[in-house]
Amino acid sequence: MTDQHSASHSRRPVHSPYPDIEPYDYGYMPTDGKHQIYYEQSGNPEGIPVVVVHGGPGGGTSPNLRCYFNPELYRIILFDQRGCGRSRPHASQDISLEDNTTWHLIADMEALREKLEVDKWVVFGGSWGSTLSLAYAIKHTDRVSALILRGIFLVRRSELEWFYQEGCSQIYPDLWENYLAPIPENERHDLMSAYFKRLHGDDYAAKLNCALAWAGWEGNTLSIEGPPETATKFAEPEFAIAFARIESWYFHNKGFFDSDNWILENVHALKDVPGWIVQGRYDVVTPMQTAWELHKAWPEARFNVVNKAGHSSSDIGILRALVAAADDAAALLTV
Ligand code: STX
Repeated sequence: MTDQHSASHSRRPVHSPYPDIEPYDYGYMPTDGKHQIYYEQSGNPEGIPVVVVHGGPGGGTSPNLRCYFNPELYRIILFDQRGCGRSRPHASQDISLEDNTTWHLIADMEALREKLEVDKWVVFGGSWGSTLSLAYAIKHTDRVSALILRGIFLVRRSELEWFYQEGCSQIYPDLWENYLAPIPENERHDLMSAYFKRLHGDDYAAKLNCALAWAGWEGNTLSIEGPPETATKFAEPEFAIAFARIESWYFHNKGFFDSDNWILENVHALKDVPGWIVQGRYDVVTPMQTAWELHKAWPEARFNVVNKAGHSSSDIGILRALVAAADDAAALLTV
């Protein structure tokens, strides 16, 4: 097999992830409110800036997200969105989420960009990270050198209903029973509201029980490989509570968008931004319908459907497509 990264990394298969790397810089960025935003930089300080926008919302960043990018070409910037990961205060604590909205996160990204003295950056995001990346790029188009998106999610009612009420339940009826378990039968006609009430109530035992069921449903349906065989972060109480509280808060508030189709209605702003859309055919968390609609509304973006993949950014076909997209973007931006 040929290895297009062989100049710098010997004997790696094409488009496998780059080796693990440690940040050369990290810290906390204060906001004007209570939040301290964790950020870190790795790779080449003089390289092409890329900001990685994690999923959930509330999922936090992870070190493997550094490995989609050639560290000799990219300055890789990761951050944890308000209330999750290493950002403080953590939403597993009893904090108000009133100041945690899509528009606050977009403002945080702008503040971080300015703090790090970045003029333009590549914006890379999957799932909720694709939502936030698109909304950021629509608002701050002139700050975006390229967009690389995976597992397209637009927080529309139909998408939420599919995953949290009826649809994905038919693909995973076994795991669905665990998701239903914390909610009494007479409230199951509106599971998102039933969860919201408990995740934002003050009965800690009910909150934890709901958080583990909510996070487990997502953690176990992400990959084409099926549920992971060993325990993951989705089963950790702190992670699960913050993740479930933040997700249910954003979904209860319709992503804080003015209309259900706000992103598709505004995506024309991106026609001159180089774009890559990567979507797993068998993504059951954010089904391909949404990516297809985005592709139709934004035909200039390269559209790559990975047939043997689900939602997870570590499903092998998705991972390779994302590494390829980041390599292509670097080539495009270097000429
Ligand atoms: N949430 C989809 C999403 O953004 C409905 C997402 N799913 N899993 C994740 O994010 C992580 C793996 C990042 C936690």
